[in-house]
Amino acid sequence: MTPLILHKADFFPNAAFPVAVAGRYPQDVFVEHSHDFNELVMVLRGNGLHVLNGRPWRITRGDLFYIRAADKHSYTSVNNLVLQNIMYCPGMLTLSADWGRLLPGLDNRAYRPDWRLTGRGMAEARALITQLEQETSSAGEWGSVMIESLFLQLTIALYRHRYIPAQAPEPEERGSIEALIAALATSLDSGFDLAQFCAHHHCTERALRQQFRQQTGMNIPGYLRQLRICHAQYLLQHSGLLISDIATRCGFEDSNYFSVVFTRETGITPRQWRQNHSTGLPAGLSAAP
Ligand code: RM4
Ligand code: NI
Repeated sequence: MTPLILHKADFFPNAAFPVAVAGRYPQDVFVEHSHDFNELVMVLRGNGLHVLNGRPWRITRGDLFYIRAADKHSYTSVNNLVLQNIMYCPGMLTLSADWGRLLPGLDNRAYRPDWRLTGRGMAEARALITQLEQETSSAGEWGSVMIESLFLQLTIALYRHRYIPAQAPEPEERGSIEALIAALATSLDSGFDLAQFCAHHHCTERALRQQFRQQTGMNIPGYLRQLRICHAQYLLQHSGLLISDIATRCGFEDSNYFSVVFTRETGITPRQWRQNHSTGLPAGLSAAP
């Protein structure tokens, strides 16, 4: 199968501009591809399975990905998934700014592609994206510079409002879905107590559950299970850990039950997943020269 490469000419309304924005309301299933441009992906609603360079991520509201042109990614299952794509050509950025810090992965060093945004960050980003939409669809004087400066503001807003779960939540984030998702992400290997979370955040379980379902299209235990399965897939592929150890690290006390759930969710057993995705070497070992 020839790899699919998406071209700027097909996705940028104006090739003279360094940036283009595209809302995906919704994003459909999309085959594996790379691009001749870089891409930021902001998840606004719903959920889906995003596979980035072979690694599956269950994505939902507030997730943010920094994708480089040559990265391979696909959306293999979607459920009312709403995305905002911001596409840009690194070689066309002319303003002097520390782009390397603002755009993880730009300098091609190892980086973290996945981030989370606070609610405030999403709101600020969306306001800037609306302005970008206007500028990129008209060919006004100073268009390119205006677009690049809006893009710069956008990257700063995204940088400032990344969710750092270790921090105490800002008052406006207390009891929010963003705070909940951050808490779930740190509960992969242990139980998660929603009642305790709600008591701590002074919110009601019912309202939070309802809001979570509306915004993500999932229920809380279902999402947590998906996060655990994705983490297990990562560990199966990139570590030499025993399957029973992986089960424990993914919050399953019983490794048989883990295998049942894994197989039900992915269609194959953990062992088969490991075989199919084997990188050839257990983690920590390097190839002989
Ligand atoms: C597609 C999908 C791809 C993106 C293109 C521009 O709908 O979101 O990931 O590269 O749009
Ligand atoms: Ni893409």
